[in-house]
Amino acid sequence: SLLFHPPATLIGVPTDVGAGRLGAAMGPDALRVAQLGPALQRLGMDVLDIGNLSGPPNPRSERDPAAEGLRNLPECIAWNQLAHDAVLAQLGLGRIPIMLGGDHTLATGSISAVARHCRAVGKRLRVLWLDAHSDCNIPEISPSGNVHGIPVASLCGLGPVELASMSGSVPALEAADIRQVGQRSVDDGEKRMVRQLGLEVYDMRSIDELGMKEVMHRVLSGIEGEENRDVHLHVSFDVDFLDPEIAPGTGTTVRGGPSYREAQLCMEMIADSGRLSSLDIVELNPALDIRNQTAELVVDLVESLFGKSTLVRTRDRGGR
Ligand code: B3U
Ligand code: MN
Ligand code: MN
Repeated sequence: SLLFHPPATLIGVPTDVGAGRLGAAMGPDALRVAQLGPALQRLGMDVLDIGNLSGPPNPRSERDPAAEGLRNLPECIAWNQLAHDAVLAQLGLGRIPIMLGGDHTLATGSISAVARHCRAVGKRLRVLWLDAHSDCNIPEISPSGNVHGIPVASLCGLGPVELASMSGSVPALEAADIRQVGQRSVDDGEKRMVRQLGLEVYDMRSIDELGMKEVMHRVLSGIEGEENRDVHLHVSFDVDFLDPEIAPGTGTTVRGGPSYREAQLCMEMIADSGRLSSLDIVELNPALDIRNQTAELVVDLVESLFGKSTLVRTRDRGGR
């Protein structure tokens, strides 16, 4: 590989607590069955799998009554705290934490740890949110009461204080540190939140109009290469970002997502930035998958994210 990567650690966080459907808790094992660790090792990376964290029990039915508008909130807080502590520990060891979810509520914990780490070591944070959704609901407006619909708002300081304050400071980060890519299902109230916060969103229409290349060029502007060594790039990869035709194994599919080629280009351009420092892989639901094809696709894409397809240096490629 033409890219150098620090060692990485796989952290399984098997939760269903933030989702409306059961099954995402099996995500970490499906990624192991699809050989995520060995695939990254083949790229020359030092990869350690520390297994799954253990936390409060997952719900046994999909119809838990909503408490205070948000379902399973105490369990979600506990799991996020566990994810936060595990991610922070790996960052402290100089390793790239790769969190295997679990549902997307966990990004509050992982990104709070990343924000805390960046504050401590004086790095600039950039978060890429790859998702069909904006995950920017707050309890008062969430139509579902599912906590996986609120992590972006939590990170921006809104919603339950236990989640909003997890990084040790509120807000954990500035909305300006986030770039969202791939959105095509945003609730009405949530749209107002996105606008109020001033999130920079490259929805599917932007991808249609500009193309994935230009979108990723804009998303990565100002953070690429050696001159931006002080940037910590975190990618929060919700599997429902991908078109359901290629990725059926997730709980809230929305048609019209990025194709295989678009997703590959997205990952490759992130790899080329040289700044990827932490990663969430969330919302993979093996109970809804077909012969683990979505897990295998995710492994394929994550290999590209870590530089598998880097044959030619960007500056020799022409174009851009
Ligand atoms: N915005 C909806 C739907 C949703 C968000 N994230 C997922 N689904 N996975 C909600 O429930 O808040
Ligand atoms: Mn999400
Ligand atoms: Mn989503």
